[in-house]
Amino acid sequence: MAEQAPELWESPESTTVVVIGAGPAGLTVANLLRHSGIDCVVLERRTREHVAQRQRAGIVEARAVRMFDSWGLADQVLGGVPSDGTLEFRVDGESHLVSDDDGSEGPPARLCPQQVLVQKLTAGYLADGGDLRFEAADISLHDLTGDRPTVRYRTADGTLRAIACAFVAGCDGDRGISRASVPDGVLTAHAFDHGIGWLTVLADAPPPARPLFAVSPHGFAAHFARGPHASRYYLQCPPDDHPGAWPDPRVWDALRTRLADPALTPGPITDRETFRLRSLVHDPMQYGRLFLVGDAAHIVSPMGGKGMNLALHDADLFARAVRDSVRDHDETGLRTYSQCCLRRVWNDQEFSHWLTRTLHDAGDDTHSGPFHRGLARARLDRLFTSPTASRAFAELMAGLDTVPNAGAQDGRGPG
Ligand code: RFL
Repeated sequence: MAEQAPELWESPESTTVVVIGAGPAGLTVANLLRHSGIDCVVLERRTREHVAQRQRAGIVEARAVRMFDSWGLADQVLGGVPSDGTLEFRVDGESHLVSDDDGSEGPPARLCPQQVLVQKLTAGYLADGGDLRFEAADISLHDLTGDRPTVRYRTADGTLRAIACAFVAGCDGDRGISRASVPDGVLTAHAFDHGIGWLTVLADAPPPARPLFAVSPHGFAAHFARGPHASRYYLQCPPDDHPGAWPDPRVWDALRTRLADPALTPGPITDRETFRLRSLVHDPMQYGRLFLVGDAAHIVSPMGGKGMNLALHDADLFARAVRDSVRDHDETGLRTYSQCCLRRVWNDQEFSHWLTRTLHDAGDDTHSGPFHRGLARARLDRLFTSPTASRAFAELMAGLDTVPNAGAQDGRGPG
């Protein structure tokens, strides 16, 4: 057998934190560390153009807006417009407005598309002199349980590089290398498949006045703004449906029927995909000096808009923990990182699961049966008529901290 040539690694560079992945989680970690004067290197396997165009979430919840505000970064990184504080639920064509403003002090949620947040976080970090390396291939993590882990990768021109660091932030999403580098048996995966499919469509079509969720016997549908001239739509579909089964006329017909809006204005469809609603939590979110942040640790069904916001919450806690460790030799934040993150993760999973069940079961009794349809309708009725129920809903939408010592309201501020 031919002998393989030994790979030639350049002698390792050194930094405090290597961040793997330049999505919302990684870029937020990088900006907060940079703001704290802590050096880090971000490695992203895709190009800057690719990362900047990935369209998914559309709302930065109030808690996350206040988190950026508390770091003095809100103006720099948040685009879009403030939410007007109302959501519309249309049930069999009848409209119900529900507030997502829980009455607490501070700026409200922002309608800020994920790609706008990513573009602004990237620009802010680079303008501040941050080290962000795109097209970093074949990343591998070494000595994660030692004092000084090393991250190896290959540059676009084929050079092999190594970076020694104190911490690795695994921010590379559900299919990244970070979580895959943890030995079997260390993390427990709690997975749930909702048994529901969604078709999601992006179109250059007028956005709704406010986020719109529609319950109908034909299945769930939703319509959200993605900037001033674009919309994202969701349509419940069979779990293994294919986007090819949804040509333009079928999409617009189904939306008009389920949104009970025969005059809905269509527009060119720019993206169309189907996926299964699923939820996943990995516990713990840490292995040695590797800390999992965002989708690398957990996936939430998109209902309720929590996935990106949880990523921002993890990033905040991780950056504070590293800052406290480096600046004050206080390891409390690092030690409790996983526990504090998971408390919010489960809280948001519960909210997302509740909303997913309610809005699907209330319309389509072929899925869960008439009994669950009755339960879901009762939950909606309570939401529309009880101020207490609507206040609890608003608090969950805003994502405000009910957990002591778990984020921007820990009384210490970011400084
Ligand atoms: P991301 O955004 O997946 O970023 C991970 C980054 O890591 C890079 N990467 C690697 N880099 C180096 N080496 C490797 N081996 C790598 N492997 C991957 C990737 O290229 C990428 O740049 O994870 P992050 O930062 O944790 O952010 C999470 C959010 O993106 C995610 O939770 C949300 O998009 C979820 N989500 C929504 N969240 C909300 O809060 N509100 C919403 O309305 C909302 N809508 C959605 C969504 C997710 C959707 N998809 C993916 C099903 C709508 C959809 C359609």
